[in-house]
Amino acid sequence: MNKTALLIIDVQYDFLPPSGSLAVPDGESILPVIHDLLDRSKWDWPLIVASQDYHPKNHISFASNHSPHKPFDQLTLEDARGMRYEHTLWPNHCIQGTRGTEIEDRLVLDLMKLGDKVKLARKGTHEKLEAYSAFEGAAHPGETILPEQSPLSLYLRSKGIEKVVIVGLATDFCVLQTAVSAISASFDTMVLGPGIRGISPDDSEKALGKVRNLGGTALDQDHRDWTGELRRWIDPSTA
Ligand code: VGL
Ligand code: ZN
Repeated sequence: MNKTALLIIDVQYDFLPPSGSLAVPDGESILPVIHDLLDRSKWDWPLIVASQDYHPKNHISFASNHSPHKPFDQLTLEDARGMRYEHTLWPNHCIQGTRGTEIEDRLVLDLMKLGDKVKLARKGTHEKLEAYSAFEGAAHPGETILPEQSPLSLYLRSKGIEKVVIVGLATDFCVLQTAVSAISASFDTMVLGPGIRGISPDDSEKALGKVRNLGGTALDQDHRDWTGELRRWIDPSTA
């Protein structure tokens, strides 16, 4: 049995050109790759998780809530757990109830065809907590932050999942942190280069290096034979 889940990270209008408030350059070019991955005649995922950045409008990460600071400034903030750390401030994005937080329409249609194999994982829903990783879930201040005990991790394990393939946006933030969580929760982890794009090219390259250093697999963004490589990774007996 295939024990590999597909994790689709934050493919939402605010992260997509042309009009997303935090559009990832070239982000739309991952859409055909994800569409292919959801073609049931080609791939058979036992489980697919789609994450959705889903912030209240007073979210801690928005520059607009830290006037006079501007988007992309770094600022030391104290979150709801009392942790103080350097935070990147963002333009308002993925606000609950807005079009920008919606998952891209055609992807939603693809997901609907897959019915109950699909699980939605919202994150960043608490006003004073950032959650880049899909494993941080709809975190509450009192909830565990250990990836291996997170609700998503327990859910994947309960479904017999041992490996995860990660695609989506953005390579240098939510894709990277989701991969870091997946690896620390002991899932065999692949970040599929052609299915990801980042905000900064430099940081995205570093993100792939970090995934490899931690023991995960990361295919380059321009990998030619990603379908063959992915099939062999999912099922080495086909090699
Ligand atoms: C993300 C910045 C802020 C992401 C989410 O999905 O990578 N980046 N919120
Ligand atoms: Zn966000």
